[in-house]
Amino acid sequence: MATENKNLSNYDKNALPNAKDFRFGFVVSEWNDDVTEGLYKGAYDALIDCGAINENIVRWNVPGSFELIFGAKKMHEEVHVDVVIVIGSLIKGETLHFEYICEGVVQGIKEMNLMYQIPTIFCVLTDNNKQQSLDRSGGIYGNKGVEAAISAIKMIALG
Ligand code: RBF
Repeated sequence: MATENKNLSNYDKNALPNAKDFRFGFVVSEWNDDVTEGLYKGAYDALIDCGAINENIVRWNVPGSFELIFGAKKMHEEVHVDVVIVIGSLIKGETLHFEYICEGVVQGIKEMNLMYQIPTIFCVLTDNNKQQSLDRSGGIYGNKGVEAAISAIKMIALG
């Protein structure tokens, strides 16, 4: 994976708009929660570092990555946020479920980006094993949650 050669979690907050007035909605999958909690922490801390305030950050949990689709749709329709960020961790097992769920989640989130005026940011790790996921959720290859947070701020600023 490309991330092995680079830690992408560094950012220049002075080059970003201040996030103090932005409202963020997270939908977080509980499956592989050691990974998804690391991703959430990376994203949350980056948002606060960029000026966001805790009261403007909503978090919902869902059981697994497949439920991110329904959770994000519901958040778009019921909560006044400027961006929705979905967080999940899919780890390849012995079955074809991995491919099916990955495909379903990617397509579901893609459709939401076409359906709604508010962007949906994709922070779902799809790895071969748990170690690869831990390495990218606050480990040696940085934290994809940080990158999702920065993407969210940039997409809100797009208008
Ligand atoms: N959800 C995840 O978020 N990550 C996984 O790695 C994952 N693996 C699964 C493997 C199998 C065989 C099944 C049946 C489900 C898995 N799920 C996983 C749960 C899935 O996202 C969803 O919560 C359930 O299928 C219930 O709709």
